[in-house]
Amino acid sequence: MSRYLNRAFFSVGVLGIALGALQGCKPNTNTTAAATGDASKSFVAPGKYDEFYNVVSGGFNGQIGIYGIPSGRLFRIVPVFSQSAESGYGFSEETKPMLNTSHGFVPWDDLHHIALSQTKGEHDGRWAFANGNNTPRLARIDLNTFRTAEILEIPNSAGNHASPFITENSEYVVAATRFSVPLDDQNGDVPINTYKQNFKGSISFVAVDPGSGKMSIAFQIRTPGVNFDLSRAGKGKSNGWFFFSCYNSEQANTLLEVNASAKDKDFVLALNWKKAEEYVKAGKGKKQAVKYAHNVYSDANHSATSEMITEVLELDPADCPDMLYFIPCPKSPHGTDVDPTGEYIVASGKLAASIPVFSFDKIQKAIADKAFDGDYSGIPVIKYEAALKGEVQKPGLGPLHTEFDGKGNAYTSMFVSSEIVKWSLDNLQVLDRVPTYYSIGHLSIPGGPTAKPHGKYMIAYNKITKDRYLPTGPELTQSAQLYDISGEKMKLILDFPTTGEPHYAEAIPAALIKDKQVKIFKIEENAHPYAAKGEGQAKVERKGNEVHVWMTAIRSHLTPDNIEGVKLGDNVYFHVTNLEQDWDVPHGFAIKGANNAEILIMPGETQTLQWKADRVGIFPFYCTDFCSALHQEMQGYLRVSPT
Ligand code: CUK
Ligand code: CUA
Repeated sequence: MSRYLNRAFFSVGVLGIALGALQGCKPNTNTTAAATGDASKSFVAPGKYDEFYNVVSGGFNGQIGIYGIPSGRLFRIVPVFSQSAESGYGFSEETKPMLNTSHGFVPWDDLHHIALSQTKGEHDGRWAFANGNNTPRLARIDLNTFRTAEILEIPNSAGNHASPFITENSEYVVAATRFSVPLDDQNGDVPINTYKQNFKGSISFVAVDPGSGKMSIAFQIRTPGVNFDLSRAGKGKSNGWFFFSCYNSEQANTLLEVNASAKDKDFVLALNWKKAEEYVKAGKGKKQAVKYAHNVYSDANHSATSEMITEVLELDPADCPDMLYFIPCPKSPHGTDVDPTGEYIVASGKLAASIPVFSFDKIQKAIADKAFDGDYSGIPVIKYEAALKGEVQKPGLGPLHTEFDGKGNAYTSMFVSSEIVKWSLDNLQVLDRVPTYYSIGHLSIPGGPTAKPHGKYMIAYNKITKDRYLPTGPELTQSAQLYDISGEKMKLILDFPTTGEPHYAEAIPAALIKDKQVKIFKIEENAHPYAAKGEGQAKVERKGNEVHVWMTAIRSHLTPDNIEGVKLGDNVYFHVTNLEQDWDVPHGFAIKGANNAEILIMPGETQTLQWKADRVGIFPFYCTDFCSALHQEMQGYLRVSPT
């Protein structure tokens, strides 16, 4: 969601929604009136560890930030969909294939959501999944190395926003398209105003291999041309189902800020994925020709490979009864969240004055009783009241996302009124509210989307920063806030800046991850074809106009350090192997006039920097990472001679 959404709300206000009073984004309460708590609760003493790792989406920077909670300290930026000049990700020859797509090399994306792998509804600390919105992709990050291990492109999609949401045993992550597109031919040259005839939605079920974590598209479901926004898997009693929020049930293709809000209600789509699996087994799927990239990084080869896949199995709801149901949901639903028991589905209509809470049991009963209100594009529409447990009345303005503390309470972010509202899942009464600074998007409670939330803290990810930090010109830092939710009242205890525009984040207990970290790569297991496993294996080899340098790095020497015989116009490949076998001794490599970036090589690893000899002369190269007292001496020269 963009920080300009306020504007959209105001123009909708013209349509009669009374938001005109909200000319600013600041909550009515001023800072001093905010329920500020004991700031020392966020204090982590020097040398001490945080309680949680926080895996935070980087939004339009295409990366993930790893922070500590409760301190808010930033530990690492993990490049996912964007190149990183700091580590060479997407610049090194080994990692470039990670960013391959059917559109070619796409070194940027817009990353909104995180899904941590689960076993029996609880975090298991194995992988983090993330979506690429723009050129639809899904990534898997290995939490033992905090590196992007895999990227899978999603065909028949545009704006992979309702993604990645995960089932309670990590069988699937889903990827549902935000933009409907002409599915029969992705490049379909059809008039845009034939939207209603030609444009469709699609939901991909991406299977996760339980051992390796590898992703593959098991099947896709074609849907009517609504816009899928967000989703959650059922859990416990509702395991086997997914719930998606959809807007634009009007199927407008222009002026969506008006036309997609014309109806009083949009939908939540309830999808029975166990049923879908049965249809796939029964051979109901049809193979469709498509083209999408699947990129996998190997820790043994220290390299990625990219493969193009050419078909996908598609289920058409017309052939698959009892698989999909629409549930009406007030005005432009955004988040749809499932409580820890799996019974309650909370959907937030951005333009609605209440929050509907649906009951899984009632939905099942409504289906059994056929309590339908006709259909939408052939899919039964369950009667609103038949699915509804009740509505949270007057929660605030602009409800977006809901998280749970596992103690029967729900917390909903209110974008327009810039606050978090705590309410009871039992009686739907509002219990407490706190301002956020300003205009919160997502919120997150450690373990909040699982069957066993850890409670204790809540983090707000705000869309607008304004005056919260020392100003830095027109562009300000992004802003998160930490709340103590251990008591009855929510209390603000820390502001911390973040990179990119954070959307969703998930925090996980440090104990599930910290002792499993890979500290070095064993040099004897290095299967990179250009690995030099000792200084004796270092060499320079010419292949046509390519020069391959098998280089080693160890404190405090690069071998070879004098390279001659390179001719003008040659393409030089520096394959640098870090011979160290100690934790936290990376070496870097850069050369003058680099047309890529630097590379940063972890102990036991080989990485390759390509460099073009574009002029005659002497070119210094050096280690970029201060690695020893003699780090500055870790340098050398390359000579380029005329052809
Ligand atoms: S969306 Cu960002 S505030 Cu893309 Cu998850 Cu709701
Ligand atoms: Cu190696 Cu500095």
